[in-house]
Amino acid sequence: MSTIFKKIIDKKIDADIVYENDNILAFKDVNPISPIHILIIPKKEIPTLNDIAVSDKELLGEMFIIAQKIAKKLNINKNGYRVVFNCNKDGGQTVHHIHMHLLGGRSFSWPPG
Ligand code: DGP
Repeated sequence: MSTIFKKIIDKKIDADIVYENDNILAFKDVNPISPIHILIIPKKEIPTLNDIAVSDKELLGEMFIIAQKIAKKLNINKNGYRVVFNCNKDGGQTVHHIHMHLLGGRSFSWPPG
């Protein structure tokens, strides 16, 4: 089933894009929970973390490398940041296209609520 993120990938709806290559898109979250809140998504449609395959391991690794680059560019690398993947209902996932939340610009408590 196609999601709102697929429409963003296909440029059918607008997003504030901060990074794009052939495999990955990164854009600002429409409902930020911190001064920096970027969503990093694969262009490949993968609904949840339960659906990733061994053949996706390079793609998942690339998402982390891109998070690292964006964090450096936005100057949150030294103070630090948090990356989060939510999975299904108990994980708080609302959009069923895997996405990494890159959160920064403030400190976060642990454990999360
Ligand atoms: P999650 O709860 O982990 O599934 O996070 C989904 C995030 O996606 C949520 O923080 C809000 C964001 N989001 C939902 N729809 C849109 C949209 O149309 N544009 C943008 N930029 N972000 C969206």
